[in-house]
Amino acid sequence: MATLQALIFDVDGTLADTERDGHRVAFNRAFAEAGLDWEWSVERYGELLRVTGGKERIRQYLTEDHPGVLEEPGIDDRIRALHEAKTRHYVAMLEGGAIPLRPGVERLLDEAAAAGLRLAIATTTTPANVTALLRATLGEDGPARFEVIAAGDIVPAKKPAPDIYTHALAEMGLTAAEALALEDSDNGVRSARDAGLEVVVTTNDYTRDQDFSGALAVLDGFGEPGAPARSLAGAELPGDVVDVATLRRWFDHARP
Ligand code: XBP
Ligand code: MG
Repeated sequence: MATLQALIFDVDGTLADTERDGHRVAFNRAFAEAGLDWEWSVERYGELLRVTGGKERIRQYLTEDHPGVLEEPGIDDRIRALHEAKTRHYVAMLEGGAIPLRPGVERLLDEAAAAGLRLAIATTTTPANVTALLRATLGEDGPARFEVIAAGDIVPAKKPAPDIYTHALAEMGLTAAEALALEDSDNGVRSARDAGLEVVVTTNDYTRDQDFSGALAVLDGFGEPGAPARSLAGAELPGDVVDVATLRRWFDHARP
């Protein structure tokens, strides 16, 4: 029986609640900077989040709201340039301390490392965003806590395709039977499951009503002492917080 060797974390919505007050705001700043009257409200952004990838999300928005713009020459370059500007604004927000880690994340990372579990990241977001978030929240050595950071355009297909998880596993020299994914969205669960991984979900405002079929457990967070997490579906949380012992128990139970 394979034993749990590694935890593979999603970033947006899992390590930190980045979408509403981070990425969305950065997109709007990039649009304003380019003199565009495009503005993504909290609700509109929630709809657009079903498409993973920032460039892909701009294209989806144009398809739905400004189809004529997609016919203009050089539109691919314009989308790329807008997305680069968005990344610049987003990274500046992170460096300014705008986005903290979700409650319980740093505790779980510390516990996992102390327990000898290997740590990796599998995310759709741009690599510079991951580095900036980890440095801003965990210090200069934050990124080094993760053996592998698989992010962005490094794979041909984004979540819900399994590519980014398959890539992270290959980089670690592990099989899916030796790792557990931590996710927040239905696209992420499908990506991890299709890569053969077991997955635990922590929901957020944008994802709590999504379909997490196939997840081992669905919770509203990792929890902290004094601020307990709540089980929403799947395996019940025995205590107040998601800890390594609980993840190991759920993992072993799923893979008899
Ligand atoms: C979520 C995504 C990303 C971000 C925006 O990533 O879909 O596209 O919303 O980041 P995750 P970029 O897999 O971590 O949940 O603009 O850099 O794509
Ligand atoms: Mg996510």
